[in-house]
Amino acid sequence: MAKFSKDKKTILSGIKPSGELTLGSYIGAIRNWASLQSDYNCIYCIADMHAITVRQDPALLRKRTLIQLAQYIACGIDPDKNVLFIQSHVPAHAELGWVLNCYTMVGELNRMTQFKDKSARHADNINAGLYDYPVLMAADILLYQADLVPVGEDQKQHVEICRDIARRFNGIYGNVFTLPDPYIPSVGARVMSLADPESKMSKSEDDSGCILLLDRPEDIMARFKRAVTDSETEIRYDPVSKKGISNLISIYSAVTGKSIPDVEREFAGCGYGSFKQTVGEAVVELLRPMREETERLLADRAYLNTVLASGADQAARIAARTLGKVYKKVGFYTADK
Ligand code: ATP
Ligand code: LTN
Repeated sequence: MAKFSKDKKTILSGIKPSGELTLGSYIGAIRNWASLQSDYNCIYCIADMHAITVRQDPALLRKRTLIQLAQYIACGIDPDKNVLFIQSHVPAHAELGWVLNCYTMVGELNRMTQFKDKSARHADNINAGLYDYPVLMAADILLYQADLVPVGEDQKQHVEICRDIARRFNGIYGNVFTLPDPYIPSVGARVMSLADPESKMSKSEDDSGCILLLDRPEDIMARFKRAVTDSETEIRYDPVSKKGISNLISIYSAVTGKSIPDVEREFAGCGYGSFKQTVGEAVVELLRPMREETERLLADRAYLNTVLASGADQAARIAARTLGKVYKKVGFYTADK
């Protein structure tokens, strides 16, 4: 069980098990989770309640949930240092979500770009959950009094609305919630699709341009070889007019830790073909140990279930403190003991 210190700040983040984790979610979010685990009290959920805002196959959702847990651990998130749990195992998320709905304005939700994108993509299922998604996410964050929320750039707007909701609630009832800050990486905050560098690499929307953490080396290499670039020959970082090459430079920089100018220097005069090959190989080597460790962990379901039980228990205890305070503040009656 993770031991939390009163002197450390708190981190909360989560990912929906709506598909398999991608290189984008690793570089944009999970990599930071692993690097922050010694300096913060860290709580990470598998956001299955968020996943059903888009229709899911139930058997597949169950399977992906467990795979995602194994992947968190395989990416270096140590269950002895971090609280790992499934969102639906802690009912306080839904309970606080309801209360926060009453402190969120429809006008605020109308501005959310993820809602606009997803409702355009899933026009046959524009459900209330999809619209209300940011409020549940605010509940996830505020229940744990998180100081920091490590996410990719696409989630920044959701952390901002969470702050607005918390600020409004605190304005009425006093200091109930900690105001969280987003923690977004300087390189790789928005990894683009290899097939369409105009759009974000995404686990549920895009096949050919997406690298999954469990992909086989030969598939990864094939996708990098086919990566869309431009008709020039120069390996130069210019995310406006050279989106494809800039995306590959960012990926290589994020994976190797080399700065973008260093990457440009290293590949000056080199052809696109051999650059793609080198970036692909770096990604294959990054992912190989994670894939092997995920497979090993998935064979030990009993262990994964123990991690989940202890994570849910610890999360529920922290969440209950905040929820109790909120219920009292808003005036819900509790019987005398
Ligand atoms: P979906 O397609 O189901 O909406 P997704 O692939 O966009 O999912 P999320 O579950 O929304 O992934 O994201 C998980 C975390 O990884 C979030 O913090 C998100 O900001 C980050 N992330 C996802 N994709 C990328 C990306 N391409 N580049 C950088 N960060 C990303
Ligand atoms: N919306 C996030 C997933 C998510 C999340 C959270 C992230 C659900 N709850 C709480 C940070 C904090 C996404 O990645 N699409």
